[in-house]
Amino acid sequence: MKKALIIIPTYDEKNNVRPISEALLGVKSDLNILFVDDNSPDGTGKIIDEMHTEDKRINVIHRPGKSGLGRAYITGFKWAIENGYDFIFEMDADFSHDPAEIPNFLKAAENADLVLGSRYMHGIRITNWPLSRLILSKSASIYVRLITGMPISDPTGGFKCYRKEVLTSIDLDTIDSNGYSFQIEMKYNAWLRGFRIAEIPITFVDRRSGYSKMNTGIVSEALWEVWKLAMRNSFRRTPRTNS
Ligand SMILES: Nc1nc2c(ncn2[C@@H]2O[C@H](COP(=O)(O)OP(=O)(O)OP(=O)(O)O)[C@@H](O)[C@H]2O)c(=O)[nH]1
Ligand SMILES: [Mg+2]
Repeated sequence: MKKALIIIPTYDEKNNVRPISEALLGVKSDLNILFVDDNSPDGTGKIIDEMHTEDKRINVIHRPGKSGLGRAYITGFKWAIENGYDFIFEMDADFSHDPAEIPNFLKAAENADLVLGSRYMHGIRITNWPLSRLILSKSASIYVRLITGMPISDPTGGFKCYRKEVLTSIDLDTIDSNGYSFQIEMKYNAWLRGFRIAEIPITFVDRRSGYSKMNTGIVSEALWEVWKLAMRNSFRRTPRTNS
């Protein structure tokens, strides 16, 4: 049987980790979850340790300090590959990503190597965001598409499902971006390698509890990283054959 892992990076998410795990396992009981916690000052890591004692489907990697979402995912991807997972998800802890969508991703992954949840296909589906943030995100998606040529509607989105072959084909140690640009870099890498990408519509809801870790540093990193990424690949705008 194919195994699916949901990777969730956490930093100060003490009120979310238990309910999000219950919701995920309620949707699909054979899922496994991996949290990657950066020694959250609010004690999130300790709560996940207790959850692991109660239920071995829930796992955690503790990192010594906050070093960004991208690095947390790379750590999680390596663990997923070592532990033989076939479908590997990225997901936020804060209920912006609806656990009920997981079966839709798995269905789409039957015919795709990378399934992206998109907030912007067939209209805009984002609930409770201030207009300024919506404009920033939507502009970023147009910017990325213009520079990279990637034909996807939501390049900064972070709810997605990889087949393991995508992750094993990328040298994960060369991924150098960390914030939103991490999301762009992973998609661009998969696309350039000729992997089949599918998008499914999702509704994104602003976080229920806790605080945002988004900051201007993450935004400006993304602005520059897209150019760096395109330059490193000689502004290539079409996929190579699958390697
Ligand atoms: N391990 C780890 N997790 C992080 C880090 N930064 C953010 N996260 C987690 O990554 C996920 C997404 O971060 P958010 O703060 O929700 O970022 P966002 O979705 O852009 O912002 P909001 O939804 O407005 O809060 C959440 O589960 C965070 O706890 C980090 O440096 N390390
Ligand atoms: Mg969030």
